[in-house]
Amino acid sequence: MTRPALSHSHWGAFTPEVRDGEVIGVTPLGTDTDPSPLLQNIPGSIRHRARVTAPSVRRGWLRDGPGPSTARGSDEYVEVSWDELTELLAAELRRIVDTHGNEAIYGGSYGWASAGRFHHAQSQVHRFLKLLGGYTFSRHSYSLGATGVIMPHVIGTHDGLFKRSTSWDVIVENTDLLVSFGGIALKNTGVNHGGTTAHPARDALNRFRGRGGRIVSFSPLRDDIDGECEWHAPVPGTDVAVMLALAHVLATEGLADLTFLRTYCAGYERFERYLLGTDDGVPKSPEWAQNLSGLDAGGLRSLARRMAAGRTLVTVSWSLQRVRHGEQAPWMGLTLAAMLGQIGIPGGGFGHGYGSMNEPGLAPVSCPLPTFPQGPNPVETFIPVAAISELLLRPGQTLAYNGQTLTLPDIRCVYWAGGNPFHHHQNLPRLRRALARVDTVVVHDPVWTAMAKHADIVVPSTTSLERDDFSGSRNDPLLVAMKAVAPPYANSRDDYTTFSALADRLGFGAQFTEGRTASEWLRHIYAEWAGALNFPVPSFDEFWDSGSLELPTDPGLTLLSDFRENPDAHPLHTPSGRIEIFSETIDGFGYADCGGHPRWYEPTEWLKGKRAEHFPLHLIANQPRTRLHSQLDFGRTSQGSKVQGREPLRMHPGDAAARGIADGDVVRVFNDRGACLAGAVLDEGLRPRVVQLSTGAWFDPIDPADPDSPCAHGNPNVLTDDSGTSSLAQGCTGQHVLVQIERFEGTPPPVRAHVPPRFVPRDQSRY
Ligand SMILES: Nc1nc2c(c(=O)[nH]1)N[C@H]1C(S)=C(S)[C@@H](COP(=O)(O)OP(=O)(O)OC[C@H]3O[C@@H](n4cnc5c(=O)[nH]c(N)nc54)[C@H](O)[C@@H]3O)O[C@H]1N2
Ligand SMILES: Nc1nc2c(c(=O)[nH]1)N[C@H]1C(S)=C(S)[C@@H](COP(=O)(O)OP(=O)(O)OC[C@H]3O[C@@H](n4cnc5c(=O)[nH]c(N)nc54)[C@H](O)[C@@H]3O)O[C@H]1N2
Ligand SMILES: [Mo]
Repeated sequence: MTRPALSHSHWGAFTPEVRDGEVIGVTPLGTDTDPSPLLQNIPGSIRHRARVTAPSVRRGWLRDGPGPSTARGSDEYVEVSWDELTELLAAELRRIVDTHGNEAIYGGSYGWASAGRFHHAQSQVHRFLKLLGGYTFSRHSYSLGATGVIMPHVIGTHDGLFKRSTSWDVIVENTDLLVSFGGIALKNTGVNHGGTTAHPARDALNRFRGRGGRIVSFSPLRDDIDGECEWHAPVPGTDVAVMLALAHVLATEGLADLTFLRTYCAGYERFERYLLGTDDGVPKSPEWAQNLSGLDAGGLRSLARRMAAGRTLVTVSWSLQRVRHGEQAPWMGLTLAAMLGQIGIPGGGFGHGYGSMNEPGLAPVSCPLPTFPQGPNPVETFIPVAAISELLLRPGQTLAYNGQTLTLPDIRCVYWAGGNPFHHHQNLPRLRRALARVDTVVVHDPVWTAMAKHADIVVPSTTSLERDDFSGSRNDPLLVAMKAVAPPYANSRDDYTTFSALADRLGFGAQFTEGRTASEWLRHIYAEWAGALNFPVPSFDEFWDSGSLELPTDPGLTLLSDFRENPDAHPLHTPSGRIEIFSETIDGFGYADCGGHPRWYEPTEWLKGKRAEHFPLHLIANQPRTRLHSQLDFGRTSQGSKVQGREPLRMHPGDAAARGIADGDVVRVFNDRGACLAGAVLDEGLRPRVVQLSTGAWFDPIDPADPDSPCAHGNPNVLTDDSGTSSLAQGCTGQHVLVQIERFEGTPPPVRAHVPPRFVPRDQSRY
């Protein structure tokens, strides 16, 4: 037994119990009143069979050299020494830079990696590639692809919406009616990027109810609100129509706050013409919305009146913008809140992401966080992050994005550290074809994800349990010392050590390391940070010994209260300084799929469209309750939810009965893009014709050599469409997809997702 030390993860702080280099138990931080069940995925993870044990090179790449290959995903591997890996990888990077230029390296490398300010894989890979001379990078996130572009245009910020959101305490004390589009899913508040030491959302909702507050949830899933609420289950993808209907009632019944709209907003009149149907002859009334959403018009009318009668907070989950035309839901939610005139007043107004991440509603830290410096990227070429397949498949072609026309560069090398595209990207058959086109795929990961199994060079990384680091995140008061609890597993290395050796070999070792070891960097980052603060903090050693450090926070915030108090002194960073209900800028782009004001666009994947004649069920591919993305899918909590080893798919008993499906059956989920198996779970808490299969089951092609192979395990991204939200943001649209489902007959294929690939001895690798 080693001494217990505090550690941290994106889903909470904990004390691990360690035996023989393995975590055998975890105890959540004592002060966390609602710890995440995801912590129980950690025991057994250090020495899990899925770990990458040594530097590995794909057999065909070693034999034939760099070049396009359809063998990615089905080839064998050869174990090499660290020296050989460094040699091979450095030579290949040099070749690419010399013959094709730095732009030919895609280093967007999206993904969450692990908590920790220094060993954060994204920070490491980006610093390395910048010093190499730069790389084609990515903008925005899969989380907030649409929001990240639309909200700066209409409210002048996007992350300010979350970082400085109205706090839970203010909601508990002031809000009468919480109208949430997409619910407030407590399964998601377990998580926060970079770590989180308190989970107050459940308690806040209970206290809110205790004070008499009412929750109205619009969501296809009942359990997007934990406990009592008024549940409305619209046809998925019709929330904007529902919001428009509520707005229509406000406008036509004299309930809209015209003074607020005149003082704090720009362009309401233009929007109102659309709302009332002045030009198109279609009033966006509750009756109009009933036809689209399936929700009763009378119910919407009375809800709109209730919203105007008290202190109302309108919240929109992030999931609503992870669909085609995803720009519209947050924009329209904000517009609806603006019409109520309560933005900037305690407990009223707008919120985005309550129930999406732990962060909204938590007090922001009122000082900067310690940071590992990355430096500038000499290359300016980028893609909106979810355009990865587009980038690899269409070199030289153009892509519309936020008023620009991007020309896609010719990528020769894809470099990934700290993310899993086979988790996050859509239409995996298309992604597999895209990855086959490049010369070299490099992946750093502690485990054999499907992305690692598609790589030419696989670099075994440590996990955060195997290295010293410290964490910190912007809406959590604690910096946590994350002390290594085990030595690096097998022949794995910290990404920092790997990059230091590579940089050395490439001639910029001194610039990359600045002469510091990893532990010297921890001290350096801390000291630089501490020296710039305007209040005293303990020395690094004192912090390290005590295990954590509490930072000051700004509690009791109301979103945009300063703007409300004085819009001239605190203008928004928009062209008008106001909330842009009509944006001249966006209108000027002339896009057919995103115009100057929020509006209803017919979705591509929805139950009332043509596609639904062939694929009549609406699949919600939401975040998993039992893990963070694909991370620790082999862990106890995640495995505990599987059905016959497959990812649970929830469906309404009526839809199951119509297909002869019983609870616990293996089912085949398919459409014209692909198919996967899953395990049926029957649940009345879903709107009929809606099914739910969370993301994160590791992609497990039944025939790895076939790019169109079905997945045996239940990864919904074999089914999802790889198209952007619109020409404006080109964000991820993975949340919704139409499918058909049938009972799987016969013996289902084994699940091999967590089994490493086959290896051949070095001397056989020439053949
Ligand atoms: N259909 C559909 N798809 C979606 C979504 C959806 O709603 N629907 N949601 C999207 C969203 S919001 C997101 S954020 C993405 C998430 O997508 P990702 O962030 O790519 O998913 P993760 O599974 O967190 O991938 C992190 C990877 O980093 C590795 N890792 C951990 N620590 C280290 C380290 O120290 N070093 C290295 N080198 N690697 C490390 C892990 O093993 C794992 O493979 O998925 C998106 N995909
Ligand atoms: N446990 C866990 N928590 C997580 C994560 C995780 O992987 N696991 N990932 C984290 C990350 S990176 C992110 S970005 C956030 C994402 O936060 P979100 O995107 O908000 O989370 P989701 O779970 O994908 O979706 C929330 C709910 O929206 C509902 N919904 C889907 N479509 C519609 C619709 O058309 N209309 C309405 N009204 N509701 C709809 C679904 O029922 C779904 O459960 O979650 C974070 N939290
Ligand atoms: Mo995300």
